[in-house]
Amino acid sequence: MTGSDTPEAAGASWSQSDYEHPAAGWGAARSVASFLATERVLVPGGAAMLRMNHEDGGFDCPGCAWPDDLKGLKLDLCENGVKHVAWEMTARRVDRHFFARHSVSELQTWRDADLEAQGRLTEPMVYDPATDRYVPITWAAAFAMIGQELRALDSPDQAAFYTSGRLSNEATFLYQLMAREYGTNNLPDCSNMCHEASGRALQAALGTGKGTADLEDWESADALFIFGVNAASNAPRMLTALTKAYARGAQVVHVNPLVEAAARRAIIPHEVADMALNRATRTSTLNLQVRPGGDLALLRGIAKALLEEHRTDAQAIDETFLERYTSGLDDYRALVEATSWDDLVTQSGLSRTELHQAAEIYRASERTLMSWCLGVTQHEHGVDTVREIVNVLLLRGNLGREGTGPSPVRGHSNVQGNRTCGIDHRPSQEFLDRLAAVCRIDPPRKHGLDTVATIRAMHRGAVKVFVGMGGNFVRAAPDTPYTAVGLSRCELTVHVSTKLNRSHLDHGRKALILPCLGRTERDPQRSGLQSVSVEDSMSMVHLSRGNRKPPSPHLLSEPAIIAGIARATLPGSATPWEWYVEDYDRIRDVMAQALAGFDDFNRRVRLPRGFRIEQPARELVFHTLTGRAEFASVPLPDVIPESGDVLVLQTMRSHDQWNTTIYSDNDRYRGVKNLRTLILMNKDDMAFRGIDQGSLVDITATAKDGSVRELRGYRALAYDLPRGSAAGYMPEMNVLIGISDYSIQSDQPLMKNLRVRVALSRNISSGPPPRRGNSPVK
Ligand SMILES: Nc1nc2c(c(=O)[nH]1)N[C@H]1C(S)=C(S)[C@@H](COP(=O)(O)OP(=O)(O)OC[C@H]3O[C@@H](n4cnc5c(=O)[nH]c(N)nc54)[C@H](O)[C@@H]3O)O[C@H]1N2
Ligand SMILES: Nc1nc2c(c(=O)[nH]1)N[C@H]1C(S)=C(S)[C@@H](COP(=O)(O)OP(=O)(O)OC[C@H]3O[C@@H](n4cnc5c(=O)[nH]c(N)nc54)[C@H](O)[C@@H]3O)O[C@H]1N2
Ligand SMILES: [Mo]
Repeated sequence: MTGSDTPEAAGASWSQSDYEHPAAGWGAARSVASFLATERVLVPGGAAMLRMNHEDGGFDCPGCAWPDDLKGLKLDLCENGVKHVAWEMTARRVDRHFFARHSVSELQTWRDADLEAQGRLTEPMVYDPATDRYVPITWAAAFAMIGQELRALDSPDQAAFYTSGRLSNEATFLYQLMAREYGTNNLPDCSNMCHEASGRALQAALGTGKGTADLEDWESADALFIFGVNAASNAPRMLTALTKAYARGAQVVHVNPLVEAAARRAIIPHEVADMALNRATRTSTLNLQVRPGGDLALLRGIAKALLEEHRTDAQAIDETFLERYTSGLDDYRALVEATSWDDLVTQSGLSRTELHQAAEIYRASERTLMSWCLGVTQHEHGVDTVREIVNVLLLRGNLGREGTGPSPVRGHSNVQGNRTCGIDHRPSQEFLDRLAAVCRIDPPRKHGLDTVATIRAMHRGAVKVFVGMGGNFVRAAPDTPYTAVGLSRCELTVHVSTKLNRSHLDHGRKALILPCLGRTERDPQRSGLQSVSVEDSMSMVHLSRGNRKPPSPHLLSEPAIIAGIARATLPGSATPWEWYVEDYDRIRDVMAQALAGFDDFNRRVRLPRGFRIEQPARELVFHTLTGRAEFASVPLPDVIPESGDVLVLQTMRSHDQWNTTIYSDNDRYRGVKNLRTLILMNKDDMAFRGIDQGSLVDITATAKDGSVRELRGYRALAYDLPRGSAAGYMPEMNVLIGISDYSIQSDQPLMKNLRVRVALSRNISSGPPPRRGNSPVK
């Protein structure tokens, strides 16, 4: 073990080189084999994979939220999905003996990866301050402790109930019901850091918080614009859609400061012949390396070109569609005309030729789909940028038709379902009215706290009990030390988890770790084996049934844990908590009444591919103020830092990581080995600062509130990204994000938009010389 987060401390030597191979393909296959071996799940892992994502009784991949293959039964395996399943299935265990051997203070010095590598949690544990250790506790005593603390609070708003995006629809529904029956809308979730901006923008523009496109649309579009996603690592099954698009002659435009692996070429693992012949397909027809936050300017450039052409070509925009379905075009047109090409070029970081190229691809396409992920949302102007995506789609009527529409790529496998089923700190009155009528409760009406507001409230003592339903709050959230202090000021912290993580160690005065079943595991209840449901990025809801033996006989399912907490907290509750848990069909029956779009839930969820939640905007029905799709007219934001020596730093994932879970210190597609404490920089920005390839540097971030944070001894590596921008990894770099660094549009932390200065490291020798092959990437 090592007490440092620097892999170099463990003695491994790092390297960086060009990645020459196609995405997925044999590199992925080899990586899967070695990962299964490390987790010691080679044989059972293989068998379990075959049941994954099957329409026929298998479990939904707990990895990303990309939908299943249209043919359902055809197995759409991806490297990172397999790794994620294997991570859950590991043969290793963290039991009471482990906790007896290691104090919390000692565990705090371990690397995050080493904490999770210990394996699955096996029984409920409670913090014992006398010995500074977690010790076993019975489920009954744990529930009683939570109930007692929650009942002792002056107000239900002194508690916060966090959700990470794994939680099934059924558990989600019970969880929000418990929080609201108890009396609070304090339901912070990972979405507050992820796609909050998308939800708000789409709601305002189209009257729905979700995308309208589905997988069929991906398969029939003749132009795809993909903004700000590293698909080969984070939504690998998108590669299938991209190779197919390229093969049918569609245009595939990638917009990203980095040319990521999915913007080059790929081999899809289930295309056996391609694998055998090592035959790669291209996955891009145009790559546009925007400056950070420059997407809005690019989109406006497309709009400007179209509106200019419209003077001579009536077909450049879809007048009939605009007339019939939209509102606000005149203002938007005036705004676009008033924006100069010079400003669009400067703010996008692209040449005028590139802007016209993009516009021409868009104009020539009959069916265009636009997709995006965190590169768009985790910015100050995330909401405005998503609205500009919709503006541009509307101009040519790319909505409500096959092959068209907005298509955000969600993160966690059920993060979209969490929102649908009620995890929302700003619930609508209609939602609450229906919940009140169906569940006979009196839910609070005032908005609750989101993630950032919860952390601030913990600091000032306004939130005293924190319940984390999955996730790793202290590592995922911004301003790590500040968040850790917030948690430590709580009277009680409770984490429902599958593995040990840092959030268990930065605990409140009292603290519980409650271990739960994973998605791959059998969940027997009184009426028999249970299934849960999840919703993917494209609004398809389907069943998931675990088939593995649980890692310990002492685990409870998430619905059972929620019911246990609810019963102890609300002794007089008329909600039949235990009865729901006996048979999840009963939860689905009440959800069918309480949630819009869930009619006949139990029958429809058992259809071969499940069902698609109704999307009114897809049918050109808009639940907006005007009943039409709304254009947004916002002035072009200035995304360039005032001072020339400031870089815009984005924090992203490596290929070998799942959010706060780090599988290895490699980032295969970016050619990096054995190094996470790095910052990728443009070579001219390095030269300007006198920084050589591989030198140790200090990174200083200035937050919105003027406070300064620093990371020292990171290695600067040259990378092909725009001047003025830089990139490094979450969650290590979360220490650089101030608690005040969030967007005023979405309240999302600015995880892709930190203002930093980088200089050669002070007081640190430059460490071991780099290995051979440390050539900077062009
Ligand atoms: N294997 C794996 N899969 C995952 C996850 C994981 O950690 N591992 N996480 C899941 C979750 S919760 C989520 S939300 C998704 C995240 O999926 P991604 O959005 O791919 O996540 P990041 O790694 O943060 O990568 C952000 C991308 O946006 C680009 N970018 C940064 N700034 C800008 C900008 O200003 N404009 C544009 N156009 N692009 C920009 C970056 O270069 C990078 O390619 O993946 C999900 N799937
Ligand atoms: N700087 C920076 N920070 C970021 C981001 C970024 O791009 N940059 N991205 C943000 C985004 S998009 C997201 S979504 C958040 C993610 O934030 P979280 O969702 O809070 O974090 P995860 O790393 O996904 O959570 C991992 C933990 O979940 C638990 N777990 C795994 N499976 C299960 C399960 O089935 N049930 C339960 N109960 N627990 C389980 C395990 O104990 C594991 O340790 O991070 C955000 N933080
Ligand atoms: Mo996410």
